[in-house]
Amino acid sequence: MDYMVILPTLNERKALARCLTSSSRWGLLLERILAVDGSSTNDTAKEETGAFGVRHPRNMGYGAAVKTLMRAALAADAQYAVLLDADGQHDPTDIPKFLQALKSGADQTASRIQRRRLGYKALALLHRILIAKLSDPFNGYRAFSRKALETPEQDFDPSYGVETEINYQLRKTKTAEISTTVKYHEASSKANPLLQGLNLLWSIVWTALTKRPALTLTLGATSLATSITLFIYALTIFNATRYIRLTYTTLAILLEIVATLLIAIAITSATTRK
Ligand SMILES: Nc1nc2c(ncn2[C@@H]2O[C@H](COP(=O)(O)OP(=O)(O)O)[C@@H](O)[C@H]2O)c(=O)[nH]1
Ligand SMILES: [Mg+2]
Repeated sequence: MDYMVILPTLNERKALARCLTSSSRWGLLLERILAVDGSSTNDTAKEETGAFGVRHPRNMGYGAAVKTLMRAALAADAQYAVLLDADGQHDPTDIPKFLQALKSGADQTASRIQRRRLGYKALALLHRILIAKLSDPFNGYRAFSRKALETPEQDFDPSYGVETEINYQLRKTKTAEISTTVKYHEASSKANPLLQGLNLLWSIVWTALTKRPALTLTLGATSLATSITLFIYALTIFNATRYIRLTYTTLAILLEIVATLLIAIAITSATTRK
């Protein structure tokens, strides 16, 4: 099969039905569309649409849905897969642009950043520094070549942080960024924005710590050195004045704990590297 359109869905009965009934308008055949329904509260994929449907026995999160869909596209022998949200935020008429970029040799096509909030931009900047150079790294409208679909899977984040994992895995592959529009409406997101932001932040930090052990070890060693310096300083003050400086000692203990954790993470990830 040439390509597949893959849609993670959770209770998107209406939006998905709209999306699928208009699919012929965007020149797509239903059998090229694969949806994962993570929900048990309605039968989004199968009942309403007649599109291919895969269903997790229970909802396992956005990330789990994306991974299942990528695997399913591979199993269906698709050369390319276009991933987009089923809640109507992404415009399916952009699909040909994604496919064109892949057919011109890109391994993945990502969306170029448009209007975004400051918090998102801060996360995107951190992601750019630590993970991969994408302008809109958490935009779920993207496409993969077969080679990109075959990239070994990671499995720590079953939720929105899956984007960080994928971005890290594909950081060295040929990437094209294209302009897409993201529509915002009442049911734009299943997630609480604060929790979603924390999830993304954690995915960046954890990916960087576990995938870049040299960096983690350096941070751990710096933390340890600072902790020892603070201890010595607090001890010098104590010897001279008989006062225990609580701020310095507490900080030193905290840094010591952080150092131990960082060094443990660095050693574990360096020795269990995939
Ligand atoms: N299977 C499954 N799909 C999900 C889950 N959370 C979100 N989705 C789907 O993934 C797409 C993007 O989710 P959404 O919450 O709108 O993400 P946002 O717009 O980036 O905040 C939508 O089509 C959702 O229906 C989930 O927990 N399980
Ligand atoms: Mg959405």
